[in-house]
Amino acid sequence: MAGKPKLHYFNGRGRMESIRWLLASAGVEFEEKFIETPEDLDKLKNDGNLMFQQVPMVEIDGMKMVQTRAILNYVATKYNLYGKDIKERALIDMYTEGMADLNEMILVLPLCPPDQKEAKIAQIKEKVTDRYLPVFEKALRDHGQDFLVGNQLSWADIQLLEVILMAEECKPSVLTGFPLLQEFKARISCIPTIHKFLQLGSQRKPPLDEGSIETVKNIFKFERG
Ligand code: GTS
Repeated sequence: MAGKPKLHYFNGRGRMESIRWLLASAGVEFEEKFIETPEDLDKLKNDGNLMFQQVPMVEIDGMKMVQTRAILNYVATKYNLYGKDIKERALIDMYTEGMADLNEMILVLPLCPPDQKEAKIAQIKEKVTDRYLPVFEKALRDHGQDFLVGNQLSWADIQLLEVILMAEECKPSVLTGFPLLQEFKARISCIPTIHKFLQLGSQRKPPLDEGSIETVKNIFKFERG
């Protein structure tokens, strides 16, 4: 029997967080090997473990998978969270790509220079309430089901909950005016595997704090704007 998937990344959200969410929601236990220093990353690279010299990397089913979207696709397919046919899958792709754009904007916020932070937060709040949440509120209204696609849980629902919770960290009242999304959040949060992941002490990661930001910058040697 295959062992638990092993996740290689730093001890923070970044690109790996959606993978953690998806695995946890599917009820899959996983191990994490944290990259803590530039030398840890160099070792992974020098040992030939990273196809493009980048993480996230996930050891799963005998593969060393890289590229976030490829990993998410694989996990979603394997655990039946990717719709029942090609059209449902297309819809899930559209929703999750939109959410990934939003996710990316929020994730890089802690790494943004202090003098640009306020403007970025304002931009995120506007995009969340004017561009993204209306799409999902309407989708739930038009569709009339408990889930975004089909009538069963998919990767799109899981990623939407992740994004809602992150957006609420920027603006706690973000769901005001979106009644179906408020119900959606409550409903999806009660799914046992997800409920468990939302508890303190799970492998879900908090927003980056100042210390972790410096660690990440040191490992990847970058400044993100
Ligand atoms: N398209 C890739 C993916 O989605 O997985 C991009 C991966 C990527 O840029 N990873 C960064 C990295 O490994 C780390 S982070 O941006 O996710 O924090 N950088 C090291 C390098 O040498 O490029």
